[in-house]
Amino acid sequence: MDAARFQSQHDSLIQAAELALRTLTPAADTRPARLHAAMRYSLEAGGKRLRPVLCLAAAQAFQPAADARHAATALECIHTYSLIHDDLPCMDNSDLRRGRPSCHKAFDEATALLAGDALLPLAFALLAEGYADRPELSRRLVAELAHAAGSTLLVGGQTEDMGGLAAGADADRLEFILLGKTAAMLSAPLAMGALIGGANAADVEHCRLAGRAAGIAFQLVDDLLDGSANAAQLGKPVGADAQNGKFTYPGLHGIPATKARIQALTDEANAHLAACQGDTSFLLALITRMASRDR
Ligand code: GRG
Repeated sequence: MDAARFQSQHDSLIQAAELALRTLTPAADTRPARLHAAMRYSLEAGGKRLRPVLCLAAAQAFQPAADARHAATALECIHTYSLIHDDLPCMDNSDLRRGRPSCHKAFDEATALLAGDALLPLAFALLAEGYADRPELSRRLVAELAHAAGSTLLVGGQTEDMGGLAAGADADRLEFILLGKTAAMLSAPLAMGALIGGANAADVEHCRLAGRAAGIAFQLVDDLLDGSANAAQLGKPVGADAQNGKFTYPGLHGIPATKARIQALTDEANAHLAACQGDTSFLLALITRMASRDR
């Protein structure tokens, strides 16, 4: 896919994701207004919208019989909740997120905690209500997202990550963290999009595995950027990993091995996408670009 076509498709998917976020989540002045203002503050703070874009694009790759926007919004709600909670003093203690003060800095700790809490059930309400006329699809989307965001993946990965380097530098623990903390929430959008697109079971699985490989690669790129980018470029503090004793792939295996793994994972993701029966050309281009991003 040529660069201009990719860019225009990417821009229109981001616009669709942003519009869905604004229209499908409660307005900032909904009572209690401080809570809803905090939710909207973090949802609207920008970000790459990668998870909703992957979900919308995966649905479009097949023959969608349902609207992917509710699922795309649900994914961004979970992602945003996890960022709000991750920034709290009891976790990563970060003052900056998406180029702005983190939620607990712009509001206060209790409000940030509650804003994250509220985004979590909102995600499942979107899946229950948005696909009410397709109960089996709704059930499968709920199961996908609950699994990805649950105790064995997103929350489990965060849990194992919390001790940092001090908790032990074994490669198996690092893989568990990568799969849970990052890859699960990049694999779920592709699987959910494929389900909405009506893909067959084999293609849903190809999409899930493509997302998993691309998700691990995404984290490795993130780790390399943390060591090389500047804060304005990333919208969050940099050099934080080394400073905070974070347990990372480049820290354990070195930079050349990290770059080689990013390439191998990107090839693996693209092979899964190429094996699908749908038109995965946009997803292929996006995943290839994710591996060479600079923010
Ligand atoms: C608190 C349950 C819980 C989980 C937190 C999201 C997370 C897990 C931690 C944040 C730190 C981190 C490096 C997570 C890995 C996933 C990741 C790279 C998140 C950032 O995603 P981007 O770059 O963010 O897509 P934007 O802001 O662009 O949406």
